[in-house]
Parts: sequence; structure tokens; C-alpha cells
Amino acid sequence: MTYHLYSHNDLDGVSCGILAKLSFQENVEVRYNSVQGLDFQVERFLEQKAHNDTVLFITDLSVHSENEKRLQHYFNKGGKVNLLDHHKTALHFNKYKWATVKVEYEDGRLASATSIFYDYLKENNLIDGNPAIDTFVDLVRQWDTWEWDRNNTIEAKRLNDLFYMIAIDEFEDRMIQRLQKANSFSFDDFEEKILNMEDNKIERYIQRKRRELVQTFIGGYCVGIVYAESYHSELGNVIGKESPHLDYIAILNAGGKKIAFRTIHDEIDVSKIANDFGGGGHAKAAGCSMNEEAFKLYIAETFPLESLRIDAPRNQVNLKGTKDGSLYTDREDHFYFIYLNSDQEWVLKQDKIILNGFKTFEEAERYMKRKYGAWLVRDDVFEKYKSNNKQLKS
Ligand SMILES: [Mn+2]
Repeated sequence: MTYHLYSHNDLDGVSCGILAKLSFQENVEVRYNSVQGLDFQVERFLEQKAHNDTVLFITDLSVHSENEKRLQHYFNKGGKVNLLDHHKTALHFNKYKWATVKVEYEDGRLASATSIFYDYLKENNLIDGNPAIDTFVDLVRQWDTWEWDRNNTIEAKRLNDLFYMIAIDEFEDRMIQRLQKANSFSFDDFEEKILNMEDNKIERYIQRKRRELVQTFIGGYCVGIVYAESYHSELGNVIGKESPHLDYIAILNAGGKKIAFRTIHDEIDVSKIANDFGGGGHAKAAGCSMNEEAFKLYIAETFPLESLRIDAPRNQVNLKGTKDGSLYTDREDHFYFIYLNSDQEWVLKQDKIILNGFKTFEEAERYMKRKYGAWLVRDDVFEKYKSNNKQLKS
């Protein structure tokens, strides 16, 4: 028996290829495809390679309706084909005997192509499972379904980082060697080293990018805008957490004419915003192509804006949320002071004028940052301000 496996060219898809090679060794031919490339491969298979002694696996992808009919015809004539996927959009394939599409397990975990394929191989006694493979498959599954983010499974993110840092062939070889013999899954010294280098690189990139952030209002939302071609998830996460007053972050790739939207807020659904521009995605991560309207709103109109200054990072005295008060300034040299008064109310003052009272420090800061784009001043500015203004709290 020989095997053909056509799979997606991302971590989940390639990990199906790795499991296939562990199971079938030199008897499997594996091809990785983009979403668009698969149908061509399948047509070519049916025309040139289909054989009674051949099993076709399609994983992490599904075929268009023409190929769906061809595969059903092929199956009816005794052809051996298995389509294994986890995308909601492929659920209708479950009507065929040759397809298994599962989005979620009974215990609530989300499924990935690799986890479904592993289940299949185990059920059919085609693979000798071991704890290393179990862990590997689960890391891939957590990455692909974004469960790693909620569970804070950093190893899953690092596995995907590694996947993009080395060639697919090398990734396959490394994983196959490791999964054949190990009782547990871990990165080796070389991988740890390049992953740490990559982490540092991302860290520096983000430090630079957060100093280029501009803030504006678009469609009633307070938006942070930054130009970046890579590390969108990391950027969206760091900027979102550092500046929770922003409803979402728009990451512009001017060369690629694309916008990515990210939010950390549960009450905001960026897929709706992407949808307004003909794009789509998930509630917390979405994207669209840059059409004329988006270009005007996100690039042309924001081009004259100056970057947001970041809050002083190394203060000992002027800290956020202290009862005695935190001092900010803005581009027009106003000072903003947020403090707790004797009625246990957080007061926001602009220079000597009280603007408003708030229940929490966070609300006061959010109001000020959205309206004035102010930033926390350094300790030395704070000390000077204190000596010039003896009665800060009145
Ligand atoms: Mn997948």
C-alpha cells in the first residue's frame, strides 16, 4: 500500500505530514499546499496517480464542489480517500463516508487537523503512540485553535515560532527524529537558543513600534494605529495591554495593502470592523484589504498626527493609581493630575481646574487618555511640579 497526503502548509497541516511519515515512512508522499493550491493537486492525483493500492489523505483543507463530486465518484468506484478537517466551513463533508470533519471534542476542547488525524491513526493501529507525540499533537492543537492564549501555553507559541524560523524539511526532520524515540517533548539547546534570539528581536521590534503609535477616533472607536509588516499578534497584545484605553489596534501593512485589527476587549468585535471594509476574521483578531475608504480613514487622515508618547517606564514616585496622585502631561503642555479625594472619588484635574470625578482610577485615566492623549511624566518633572504647586489636591 502506498499513501498520498495533501495538507495545509501551516503548522497544523505540516504536523499531519509529520504523523504520516511516522506511520508510513517511505511509503507516503506528502505535499503541502496553500488553500488555493489543493484543488489542483487533487485533480492531478485523480488523473495521474489514483490506484487501488493507494490511499489519499486530505488534511486541514477541503476541496471545491467539483472535486467533491470527483472524489465521491472515485470513492464509489472503490477508491480509498480520507478527508480530515476541523474547519466549520467544511462540516457539510460529513455526509460522505470518506470525510471526518470535527470542530470540537465532547469535552469542549477544540479540534485541529493534527489531533483528528492522530486519533484516526491510533484507532486504525497505524501509529505507535507515545507521550512525546501526545504532547506535540496537543501543542499544535492549542496553537491552531488559539487555546494556547487562554491557557498561556507558551510552548505552543514557541513551536509555531520555530516552524516559521526554519525550512519545512528541517522542521519535519527534527520533529520526526524526536517523536520516534522520546518519552517527552522538548526543544533542544539549539532551538531554545534561536527561539530566545527571536524573542529578543520581537521585543526590540515592539519597543520601536509602540513609539510610532498614533491615536484617533474612527467610527466612534478610539483606535491605536501602527505600521508593521510582522508580529501582528505580539504587537496587538502588548499595545492593547499597555494602552487599555484604546478600543482596538489597527496594524497597517502599506506595502501589502492590508490592515490587521486586534483588540484585548471582550465587548469589542473587530471582525465587524473588518467586515465594514470587506474583510473578516474573529472577534479579537481580524483583517481586511486596504480599499480606498480604509486608506482615507486609517492612512490619509491620520498621517499628520504625532505619535503617542509612552508613559514614563522607570518611575519610583510618580506611579499610576496612587492615592496621592499621578501626574500626566500632553502635547499642549497641560498637566493632568488624577488623585483620590476625601469622598473616595478619583478626581481628574487639568492644570488647576477639576474636570471630572470617577469611581476608579482606571476610568479616570481612560477618560483622560482618550480625550487628551496624555502620558505619565517622569519623576523629575513630577518633583518640580510638586514644588511649584504646594496644594496639589485642591
Ligand atoms: Mn488547522
